[in-house]
Amino acid sequence: MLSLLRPNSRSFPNMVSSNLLKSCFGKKRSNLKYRLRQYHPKTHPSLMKKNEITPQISKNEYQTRREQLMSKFPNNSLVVIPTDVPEKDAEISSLPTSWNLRPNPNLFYLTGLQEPYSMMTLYKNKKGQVVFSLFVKQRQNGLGIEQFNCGTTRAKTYFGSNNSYSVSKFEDIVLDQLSGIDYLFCDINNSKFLDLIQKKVSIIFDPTSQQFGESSKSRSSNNNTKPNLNLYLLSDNIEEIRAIKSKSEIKLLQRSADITAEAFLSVFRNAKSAKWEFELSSLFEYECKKRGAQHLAFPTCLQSGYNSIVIHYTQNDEMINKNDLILMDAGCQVDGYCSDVTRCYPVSGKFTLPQRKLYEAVLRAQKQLIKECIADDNTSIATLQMTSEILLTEELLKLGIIKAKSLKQALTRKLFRRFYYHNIGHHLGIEVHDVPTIQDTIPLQNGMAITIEPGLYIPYDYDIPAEYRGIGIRIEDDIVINHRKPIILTKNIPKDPLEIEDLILSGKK
Ligand SMILES: [Mn+2]
Repeated sequence: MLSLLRPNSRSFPNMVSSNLLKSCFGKKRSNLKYRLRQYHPKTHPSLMKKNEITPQISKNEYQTRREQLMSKFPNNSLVVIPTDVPEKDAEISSLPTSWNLRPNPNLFYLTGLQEPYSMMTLYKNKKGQVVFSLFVKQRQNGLGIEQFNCGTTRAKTYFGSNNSYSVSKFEDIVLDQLSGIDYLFCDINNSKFLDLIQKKVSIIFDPTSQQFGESSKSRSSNNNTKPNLNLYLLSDNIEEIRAIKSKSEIKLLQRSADITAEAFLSVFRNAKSAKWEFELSSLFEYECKKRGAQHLAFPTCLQSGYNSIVIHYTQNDEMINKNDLILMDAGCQVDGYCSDVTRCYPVSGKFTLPQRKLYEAVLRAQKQLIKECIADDNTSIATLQMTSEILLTEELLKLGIIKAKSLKQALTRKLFRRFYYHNIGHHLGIEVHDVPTIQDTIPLQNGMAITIEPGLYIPYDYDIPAEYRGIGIRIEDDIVINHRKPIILTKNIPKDPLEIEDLILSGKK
């Protein structure tokens, strides 16, 4: 955290390097007008082509996404994405200079804009034409610029909106539009916005309804003078589009996975020399960010020894013992797309026998589950969940960790639940748990990206063979679905025990 200093004239020349002066006042100065809070083809020509709004994603692709969404809705519909930024910021820090915000994922998906405070509407008029409006923070000019905000001009010229307004006009303009429309599709991450629109209209909200046939105006009016308006969740309609990744999105997911892979390899090579959990988690972050990842996808879980049986452990503050197995769940976000990987490895470079037996049990199940990731009407995350429960139950029986007369009896009694109590996987994309409201029962389709992450976590219970107590294993890869063979985006991160041992032994002491 830093606060701004105004250097006095005597110290100024010594404090600023000549390279910085050159980049501010030399030939690069002409790029200043293109500088955004994100990449632009003029300021980052090595990373972007001319027709792209964000790396890999063209202006046309963003336009197609908006058209695809609006084609689902009847005429005279309004889509609103109000971003509830300030309150969320407050949870992160009370100091505005430390805000490192990510955009609303739906807004980012539809526009490519990566600025906090931005909002948007899409209006499909009575003739079926779509009007795209962006609400952004004004661009500041001159000395003391706080951020390279997009501003209303660039909202049109660069992001292609039909209308652009200062974000301060958002409430007035949207409230004005509400009384004339039939259907409202809203990203309801902003409860204040919902309260606000209810001053103008009476909301009829039926989250289970997917039928847009009945106009709100045909419903009988309530007692007061406000018109009724049908509100639908935008998430129900946009997430099924977002769940199917385009070729460019798959390239971005692969890049994110590749950076995560290199970071994992570096962590493996340095595992032997690490004394503390945080040494390895911060090494992971450094290795991702130095390769261009803007964020971690989520806080790294670096779990040594008995910490490995804790779900979502992110303290990373314990000393590592020499025979510890480490469970590391980590990933990064590059140009808007996430990776999410888990590997387990012995810091000594050698699995103990019980660690290895448990590891191989989970690995067998994970490999089998990945084989079943095929676009097929009978396969879904829900069916993979059932398969994972069967496979892990078989393994637990073989290891003698659970006891039952038969596999069937063990499954009926759900004996696996003590050791495996999370989902087999989730969609992956702009968010690490992407399209969070989509049903797990939807069949796997060509272009979906999911994780496969079975795990076993053995508690310190007296009825369990002592050698397995306190070992937690999870193995997670990122998979793209098609009709033939699953594409494993994270295949470059070793998971066979011998390969992992070799890598660790080859590393620094
Ligand atoms: Mn995951």
